[in-house]
Amino acid sequence: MSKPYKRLLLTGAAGGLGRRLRGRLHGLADVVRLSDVAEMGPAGPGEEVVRCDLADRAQVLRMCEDVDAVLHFGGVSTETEFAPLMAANIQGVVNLYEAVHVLGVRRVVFASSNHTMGMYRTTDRVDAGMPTRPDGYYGVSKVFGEALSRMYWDRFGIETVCIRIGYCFPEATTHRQLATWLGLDDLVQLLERALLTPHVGHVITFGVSANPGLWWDDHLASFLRYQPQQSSHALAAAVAEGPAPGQPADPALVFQGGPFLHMGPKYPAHE
Ligand code: NAI
Ligand code: 15L
Repeated sequence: MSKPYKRLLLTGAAGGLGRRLRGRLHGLADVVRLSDVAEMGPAGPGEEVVRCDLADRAQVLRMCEDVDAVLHFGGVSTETEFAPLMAANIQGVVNLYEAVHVLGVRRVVFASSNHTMGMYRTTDRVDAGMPTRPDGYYGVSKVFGEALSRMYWDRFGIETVCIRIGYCFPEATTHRQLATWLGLDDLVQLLERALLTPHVGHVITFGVSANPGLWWDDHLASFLRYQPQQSSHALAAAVAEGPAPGQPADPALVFQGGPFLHMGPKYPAHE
């Protein structure tokens, strides 16, 4: 039976999510091209492995050759100094969109982050139409990727589904992680919807499971028909008693960005 895509590119394939997604994408494409700056091991059946530094324009162009769609999970995935974010997440995403534009790739799925709106409070309900409120350089780098992909849709018709992923790890240990948790099966479903739904244009959706006490309202992306089947409810017993989100004490409990509020820019803006 023919598959929806001939060749799908997964960047960030050596990372936590990349390794968990590897093997879950074969129904979508004849060939899954795995890429990362780090070692990924040998290619298995239906796989290609391409080492690439996203900050290197020529390497990125080669990485994207003969690809039909991109799942862009590569890059720096946490708050840190600006320079590495600049290289991987800002220059890297510019290189990626230049390459897909030149090569005629029509659709990208961009792993954005909840940290694009980490300065909303845990008592706020946020939707994708509200202004971004990043909580640090990392969140700003993801806002940049969302804005760049919007420009490539408006000017050049390259479609992008931006997924503001919450917390996609097997276990949850904090109340915040229970609110923001995304199960792997739900992520796979969301990637399928992002790749198979016709005419997505440019859209921002929230990568979160059907958890109790959700912070995010995904009605603006309802046409994707993502219907989460998992819930952090099953993980709640593992979370120690402690202050629930919203109890004002620590900025990490007040703002959706959580522990990232203790990281990132440290100097007053004006000294
Ligand atoms: P990760 O840090 O485990 O994996 C990221 C991968 O990107 C790594 O293998 C790394 O080698 C690669 N990378 C970094 N700089 C690179 C460069 N210059 N060139 C090529 N590859 C480079 O992160 P994880 O958890 O797998 O997340 C994947 C994506 O999803 C990231 O973009 C992250 O920002 C996003 N995301 C993940 C969340 C989660 O809960 N895991 C939550 C929100 C967003
Ligand atoms: C992210 O964007 C990170 O990539 C991930 O490692 C987690 O820190 C997650 O956000 C979170 O907010 O918990």
